[in-house]
Amino acid sequence: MTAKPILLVTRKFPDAVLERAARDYDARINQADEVYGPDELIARAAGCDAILTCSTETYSAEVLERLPASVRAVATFSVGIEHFDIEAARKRGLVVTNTPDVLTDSTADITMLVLLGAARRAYEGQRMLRENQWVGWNPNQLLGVHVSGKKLGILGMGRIGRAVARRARGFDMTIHYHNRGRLDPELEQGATYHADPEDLLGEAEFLSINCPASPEMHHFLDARRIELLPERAIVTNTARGPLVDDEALIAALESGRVAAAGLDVFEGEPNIHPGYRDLPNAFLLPHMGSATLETRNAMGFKCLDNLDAFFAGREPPDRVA
Ligand code: 8YV
Repeated sequence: MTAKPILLVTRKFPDAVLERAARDYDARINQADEVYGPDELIARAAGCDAILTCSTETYSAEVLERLPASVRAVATFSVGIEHFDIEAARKRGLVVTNTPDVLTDSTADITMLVLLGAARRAYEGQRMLRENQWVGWNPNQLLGVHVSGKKLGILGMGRIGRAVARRARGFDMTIHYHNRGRLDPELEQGATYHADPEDLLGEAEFLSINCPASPEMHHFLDARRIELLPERAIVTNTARGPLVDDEALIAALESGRVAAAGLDVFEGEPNIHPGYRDLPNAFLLPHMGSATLETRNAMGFKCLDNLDAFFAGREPPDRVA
């Protein structure tokens, strides 16, 4: 019997994922679930054949250079791959895989949650009840922004953006979008394409950010671009925090230029900009887009499918490097 490959598992992933990892690999599981910094990651990877990781660990060019030569594949429990220097991974001959598709629905669901939560002032309503401040119904209480019939501008019409569009059509919203390339009509489903993302902003009574956090898109939504949005627009971000300039969005929420924001992701997570904490018109969640047991299991199984393929000498289906 040949020895099982040695797999470093950097976080305490859901039980079913850990069980399968322990069944098929000589798995070294981070049971304490403490985030490994670069030095600890490199030390723990000594003698390992592969790593099952996620976006809490960073694989910069420097880390990749120091990663033990025994490590030949890294499967990340995420669709986002901005925690990797993909070019450096390629140069090192490291195989890297991610988890597309399986978190599309749960992330699109959370987008609708923060969109509705922001527009309909759900945080303020919750707070009123929990702090025992509700003195009774009144006709002008917590009047929000109407959703039905509004224009939704989707920045990034990949799998998640399109799943948001499908859900938003159920709320009678009209879909506008920007994407690096225009979609085929069967994927576009009647949505209006804007080749220039700034043109999209002009239409976006609601803006949903669903694009990857590429370096060119860093702080895309800044003070100047916020001014392109319709007055009292609603902004949602369920993609990545650095796509938004927090100072600019907080100022716009304070002034009312932006009526409300629904945010699941933040620059510098988990240390979010403190300015958000006291804003009643910010509906905030702690990066929960993929947080259903079904989704997290599926993400873990996808990582293991990719590693299984790699060790069987097949091309991993979700290879990104
Ligand atoms: C993950 C995510 O939970 O998959 C992604 O890119 O943003 C999240 O859904 C997180 O990144 C864990 O690695």
